Amino acid sequence: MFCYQCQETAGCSGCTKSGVCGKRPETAALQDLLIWTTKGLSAVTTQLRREGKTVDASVNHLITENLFTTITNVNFDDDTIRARIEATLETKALLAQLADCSALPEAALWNGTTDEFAAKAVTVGVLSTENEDIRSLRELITYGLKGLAAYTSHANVLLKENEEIDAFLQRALAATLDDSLSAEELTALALETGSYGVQGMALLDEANTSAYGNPEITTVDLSVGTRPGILVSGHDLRDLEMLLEQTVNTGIDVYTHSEMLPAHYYPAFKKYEHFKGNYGNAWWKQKEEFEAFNGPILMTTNCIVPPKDSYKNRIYTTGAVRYPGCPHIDGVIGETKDFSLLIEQAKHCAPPTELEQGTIVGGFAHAQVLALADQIVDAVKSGAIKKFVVMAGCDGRAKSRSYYSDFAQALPKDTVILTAGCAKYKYNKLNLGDINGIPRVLDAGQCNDSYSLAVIALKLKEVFGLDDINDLPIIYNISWYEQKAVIVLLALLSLGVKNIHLGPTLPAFLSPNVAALLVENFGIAGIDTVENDMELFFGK
Ligand code: SF4
Ligand code: SF3
Repeated sequence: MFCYQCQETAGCSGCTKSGVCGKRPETAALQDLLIWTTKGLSAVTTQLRREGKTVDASVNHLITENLFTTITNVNFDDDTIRARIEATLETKALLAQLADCSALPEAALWNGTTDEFAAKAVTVGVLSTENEDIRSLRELITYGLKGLAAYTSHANVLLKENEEIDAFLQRALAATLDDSLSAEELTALALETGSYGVQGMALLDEANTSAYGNPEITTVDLSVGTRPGILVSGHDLRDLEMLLEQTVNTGIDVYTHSEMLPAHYYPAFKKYEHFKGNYGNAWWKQKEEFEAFNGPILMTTNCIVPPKDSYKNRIYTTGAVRYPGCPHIDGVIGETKDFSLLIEQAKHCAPPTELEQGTIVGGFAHAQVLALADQIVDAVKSGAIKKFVVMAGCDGRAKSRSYYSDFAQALPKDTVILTAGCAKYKYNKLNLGDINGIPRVLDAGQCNDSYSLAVIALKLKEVFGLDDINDLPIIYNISWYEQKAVIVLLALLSLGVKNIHLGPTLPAFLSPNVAALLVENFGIAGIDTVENDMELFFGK
């Protein structure tokens, strides 16, 4: 196997024996083949569109769900990945009859039986592109598209579609098979991926806010109640909504975990009295925290960590998530999923063991922040707020990530952190205080709500009458782990944001030349020690 798509890749270069995430070589090979066949299908659909033919939404969904399946910590189940390859080959063969495929690459034409998958997979992985710069750009685009696919998938379950984004996503996937494209052309495509990333996040924002209202300032309880609970993790708000509906008057409380925390900020979920609070921290602490929760746990998306036997019988997956041996709750777009299995189990479970007490405050997505715009602009004009520090992204298990807690604590008291994603767990419980009533940590929501941070920056640019987004008093110090952070990064680059610091390590999939290009054109940089970075950003 060879996989280097996430920040925790072995030795900062690539997982070759098995994944640090727990992905086995057989699973990695099937994921490689799934990506390659999905690119082949995308070459066919792109040809169909070129010929003026339409592509059914179900095909768009197959493609986005395939990409979602291969995101880090989503799917560890060989059987379902194999089934997805079969479905992709079948769809591809049918559609290929409708288009002129004579000039399309091998991935568009290949067909094989299930027992041929393993042999084919070893020939189509990341390393099959020999030139390291072309490989690097192809993977940068592919990972960005995986992130984009995850976000459009969430919009799709809320019945929002955007054919233009799907058409781009498929054209870009197909372009990563095209040997005639130069490094310059692929670099331009990476930036175009970023601008579609902005559109994809806007689509999801519209889907979420039209379904559940605009997030608003909310205090979230961290303690536990005395009744049994169900814990919901991942990013899918529609799954949470269905579960909340089905647990009304059952004597069960529902808690959020990790990236589901921002669900509390939406007005629509506040009517559920049994929607209790948030339990635990970011994804990587789940082994201890799931053990202590005592009740069933629903994984709606990443990040699932291979579960310990002691609580595996309480893990349920849904959507693109799968783990061998854990029951999966099915349901296609528009269908109501049946969560009675979890509900029945919860009734016989002990209440959660308390991990902590207290509260956290969040809900600072764009509408809420813009409602406070006057207060914030006054604070900037009076000098009470000197700088905003965007610290969005992912958390992870690397010890070096304590940098982000230390950095947040070392920040001058006249700075405000803008955050989104599970990165926030490094500092959202530190009680960093407020500036004239404005909390010093403004949590916009999930990683996809990084869109809000861009909207806020663009609004501030307008209010202060600036021509360049980089003239705002905003520092970008982003932490990444999986591929949704890649689309967030590309989205920011496409908006013209420069001098983004990315850590705790730069992606292994950036070749020295591609990294140099990002440094030269966008001022991308890594992180140093907290002390040196304070000196760099604040001259102290
Ligand atoms: Fe390694 Fe990350 Fe790939 Fe898992 S997703 S195999 S940890 S690079
Ligand atoms: Fe976290 Fe997995 Fe990226 Fe949505 S839950 S941010 S890592």
